[in-house]
Amino acid sequence: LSALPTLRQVYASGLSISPSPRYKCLPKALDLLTIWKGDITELESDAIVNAANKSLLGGGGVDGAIHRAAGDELYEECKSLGGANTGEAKITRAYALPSKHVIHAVGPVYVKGKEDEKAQQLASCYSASFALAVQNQCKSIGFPSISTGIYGYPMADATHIALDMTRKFLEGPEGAMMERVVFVVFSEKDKAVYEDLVSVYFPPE
Ligand code: AR6
Repeated sequence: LSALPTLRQVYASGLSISPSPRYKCLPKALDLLTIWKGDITELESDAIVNAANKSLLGGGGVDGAIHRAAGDELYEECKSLGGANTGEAKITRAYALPSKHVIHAVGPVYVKGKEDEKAQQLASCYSASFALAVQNQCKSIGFPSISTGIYGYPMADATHIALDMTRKFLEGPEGAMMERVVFVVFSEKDKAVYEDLVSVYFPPE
């Protein structure tokens, strides 16, 4: 994690930003946030979040990658969880992964015409994941872009929710314990979306 540049370092290196009328700078966020293009199974963090389904028993996408890299013991522990509803999250150990815990969050399947309900469910994935991180003393956490793959959530809309919920958490009483939050993106295109929107929620000083 220490090898990944923080938002402050990225701003200092001249990332072009659209100024934010909405939020004031949250200085500590500049030192703990990172947008990183890579494979979340390679992240060494107290917790990584998995974009799971309601069974919590694995699947394709990032879920498949996490289960493959963690090994069969993760599947065995997941069997004991009894699934989860959309918007909920459950935590396990991370076994062969370099991280310590996996937080399995169930994102919504995107359905046009139900934007508000889906947005609330996706927001709930982030708040539930942060709550579990706090309960389990996880001071660093990596998120994939939940629901934006197989579940079809529009990338920009999902990114607004991820950043907004992260801002809310970091501003709240429990945010003080968090030391690193990494948004793990899987393509240059997705990275550009995060880099474009991050300054709305986390403007520089
Ligand atoms: N590291 C980081 N991000 C990744 C990785 C990876 N190794 N692999 C994919 N992504 P998705 P969803 C990105 O489809 O939309 C599964 O079958 C990907 O580019 O993994 O929430 C589950 O079991 C995208 O931006 O999750 C569920 O049934 C993001 O991760 C269903 O898919 C999420 O894509 C969940 O769908």
